[in-house]
Amino acid sequence: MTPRSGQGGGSALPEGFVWGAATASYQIEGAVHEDGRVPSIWDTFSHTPGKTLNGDTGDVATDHYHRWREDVASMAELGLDAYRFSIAWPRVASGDRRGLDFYSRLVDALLENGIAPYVTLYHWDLPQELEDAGGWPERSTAFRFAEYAAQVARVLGDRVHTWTTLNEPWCSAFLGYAAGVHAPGRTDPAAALAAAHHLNLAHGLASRELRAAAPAAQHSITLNLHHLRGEPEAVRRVDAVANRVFLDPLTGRGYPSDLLEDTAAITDWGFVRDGDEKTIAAPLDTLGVNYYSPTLVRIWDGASPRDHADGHKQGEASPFVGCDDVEFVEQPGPRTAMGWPVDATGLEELLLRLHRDHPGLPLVITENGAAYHDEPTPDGRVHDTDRIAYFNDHIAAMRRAIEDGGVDVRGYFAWSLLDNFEWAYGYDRRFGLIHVDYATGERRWKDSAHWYRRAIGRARRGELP
Ligand code: IFM
Repeated sequence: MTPRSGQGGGSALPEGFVWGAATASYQIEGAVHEDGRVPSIWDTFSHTPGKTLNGDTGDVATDHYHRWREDVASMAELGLDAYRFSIAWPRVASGDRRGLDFYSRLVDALLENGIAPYVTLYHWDLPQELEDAGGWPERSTAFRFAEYAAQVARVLGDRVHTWTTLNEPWCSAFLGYAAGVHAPGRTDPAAALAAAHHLNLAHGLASRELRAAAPAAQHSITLNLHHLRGEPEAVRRVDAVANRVFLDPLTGRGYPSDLLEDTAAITDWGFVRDGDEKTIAAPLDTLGVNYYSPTLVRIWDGASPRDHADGHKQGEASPFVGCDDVEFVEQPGPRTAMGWPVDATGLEELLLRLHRDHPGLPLVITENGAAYHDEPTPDGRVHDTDRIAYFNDHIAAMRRAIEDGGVDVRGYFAWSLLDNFEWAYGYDRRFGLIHVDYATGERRWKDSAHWYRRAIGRARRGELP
């Protein structure tokens, strides 16, 4: 299946370049009690008082489970080549066929509209029963994931263009099990490192199943790579536990020795068994890259007041395990509603770094976008000029990496198609191209959606955004 755009035609973008938008199951679907869906760790976490802003939950979210036809129509109108969405493991774990039927209908509707389905199998909604059995720190979870992957692939098989095993395993492992700010809310650094390994293993085991069931498809994983700047020793430490803990084993290099040394006081890594690293290094057709902003770090002198630009406060559990002496430094300049610095040069530098360190590995930008507190104005429109500027600058940065740096980037997915449940921030932070009125479910194109449609059209004609 070949996505329809990127005809070349004078454009510097490669032939077949894919323009898309992305979402994730728990963030948009709602319908948490329908068609046999079992509870996930995010149901439990969001229903626990104090865990999400305003006590928001994904119970209804954008009601995409019922409004998906309308959402596919918007994607077609936007002119998307591809739609990246995730499958809710809790809809499949139930054994109720209606869960997979939903995705099957969605995939068919996408294909009817010429939109290539990019499926992510895990975007953080672990069935609660698996967390009760130990969760990601427990080895058996990786094997359950591979079984689930095989089950989905049997039904959706080669209708899917790209299979992505995991979305941002760093968040699953370190926000979920070390910092405790994401489900399941544990604060145990040793468990987080075990979780990281079992997520890597889950990817490797599932990749085997997926490639066997869908040999014609593309196979991938998406990482939220931290683009780090600052003092070399601080950069090295964070790079090890945020980037190379995934990148190195996935690309056949095994776990980096400096990571094992930095974390030796936390764990002896005894959970890595013979053969695991070989399993993890399953061939990748593309690497999914999610980028939002750069991170500035330095070694803390232990005396001056400490910067906490990563969001966690003194005395709270940090997701950056083994980096106790690293300080996350505030950066000047504009920020999004998440408080994240707006700096497109970080994307260009990150792409160049990946190209240098992993030559021959094609990249897809599977998420990029910005949250703002958008609301309709009296003219009935949503004038999200900051978001348009963000997209424009980041797409330009990607183009520089491709044109000047020779980086093999095959696609760009805006995060997100719709406003949605932004995890611990609930519905307060809006990332969508399309505004959602959460009281009614009504969708309204923001100016950025109109802009993105025109930008895709221009790119197709070789004029370029
Ligand atoms: O909303 C999230 C998404 O689920 C994963 N990547 C980052 C986005 C913005 O925080």
